[in-house]
Amino acid sequence: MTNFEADVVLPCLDEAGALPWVLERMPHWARPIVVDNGSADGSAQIAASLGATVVSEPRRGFGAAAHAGLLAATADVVAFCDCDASLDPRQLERVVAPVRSGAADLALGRRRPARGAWPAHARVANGALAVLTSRQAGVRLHDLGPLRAARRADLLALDLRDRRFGYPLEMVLSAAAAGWRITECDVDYRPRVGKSKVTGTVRGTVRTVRDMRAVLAR
Ligand SMILES: Nc1nc2c(ncn2[C@@H]2O[C@H](COP(=O)(O)OP(=O)(O)OP(=O)(O)O)[C@@H](O)[C@H]2O)c(=O)[nH]1
Ligand SMILES: [Mg+2]
Repeated sequence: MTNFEADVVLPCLDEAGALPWVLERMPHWARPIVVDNGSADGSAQIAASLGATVVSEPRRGFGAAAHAGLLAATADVVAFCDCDASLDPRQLERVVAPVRSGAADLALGRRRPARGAWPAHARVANGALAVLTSRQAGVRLHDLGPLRAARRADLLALDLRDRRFGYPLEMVLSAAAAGWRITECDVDYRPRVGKSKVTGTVRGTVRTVRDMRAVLAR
């Protein structure tokens, strides 16, 4: 059996068009775990045919998928990445390296968007949430980006509860409360492939902000 140096959790909902690009760019040291949430476009089959480990999570929700991926992971270091081709898996090393070296306990990719990659409403909402989070966490963060890495055992010990779009934020707040060293590193952010689902629409952003504010209020 190959000893992968990191497992990469990829929450997936109808990303058939993006999966080939994403999985082809996976570094050789990373094992992709695609967590399918009932995709209707054959995403699970495509991911499996491209060599990814596929986990089916019947419970809907971004957090439910992300957490199922974490539970399925076995490597010491676990990374998270979207599988809509907005983030380049070739840049995973940027978040995995500081965790593997012990320089950080949680490494967050700070998205540096290409033109047209990040709608203004999503960017503003994310920036505002990052300010609130920074205040609560006591560490200056610029983004609540989905590309990130930490040690698996540490993540499990956080005992994260959110199963919706508050999951990534709960991870940051719980990590800060536990005294983790959190670091940010720049990553490219490109226009996604396929239909926008979460923050690409105003409705999706409102829903995400609602979920995240609920976590902040806890
Ligand atoms: N398993 C699972 N994955 C999801 C769910 N919602 C979104 N995803 C995936 O989570 C990742 C992030 O979702 P996106 O739709 O890219 O959200 P976003 O980046 O905020 O906004 P857009 O890219 O504009 O849609 C993608 O890989 C999606 O396929 C869900 O309910 N379950
Ligand atoms: Mg996206």
